[in-house]
Amino acid sequence: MRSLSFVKAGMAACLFAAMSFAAADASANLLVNPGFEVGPLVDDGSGVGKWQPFGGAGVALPTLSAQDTVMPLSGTGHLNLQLDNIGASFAGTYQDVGGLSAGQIVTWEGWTKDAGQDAGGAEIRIEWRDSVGNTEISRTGNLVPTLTAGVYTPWSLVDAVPAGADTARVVYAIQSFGAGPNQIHYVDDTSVTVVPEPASMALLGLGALAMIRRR
Ligand SMILES: [Ca+2]
Repeated sequence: MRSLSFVKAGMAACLFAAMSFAAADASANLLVNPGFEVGPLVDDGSGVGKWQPFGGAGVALPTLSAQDTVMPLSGTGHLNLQLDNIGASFAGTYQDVGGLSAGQIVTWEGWTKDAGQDAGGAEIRIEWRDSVGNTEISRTGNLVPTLTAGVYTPWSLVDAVPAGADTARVVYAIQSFGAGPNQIHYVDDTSVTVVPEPASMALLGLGALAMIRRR
């Protein structure tokens, strides 16, 4: 029987290994064109490997631009979402991130600069989809970030992949159903990161502990 301190050291090593694994895994940004540097956005109905723009009737589809020398947050471009005095409508974009499994924790985050006259119309969400059946399983509620006018502000949405879903459709939209009709949002430096489900993390730690005890 090994000493208690040895076991404790082993457990600490396991925890460290599990945390390191999670940190390394979570660092990979799964989005394509996350900083909106490559354009224009193509409206072909697909969000696989690209940003798919969408909008209500009469609304200009989102574009990529560099409207202000202070912006974008990084690089030479950012997403440009505008509702130009159009009430009861919407504009946005989405991208599909596939290859996920139930229980994984997904974080969808980025930065927004509110450059319009009206605030409070953002809708940030994840629509969980089954890519085989091409159906939506469920969706998160809408995150409505509190933005500071004229300043890039970070936002973050975290949720677990539900059973039956393998794809996260990450959506950023603005709408004038519940907010004013003059909205301009510049969005930049977005990311989607994934950490293993807690069960896998626990198994990883137990496996490492068993190996140490066996020595
Ligand atoms: Ca950028």
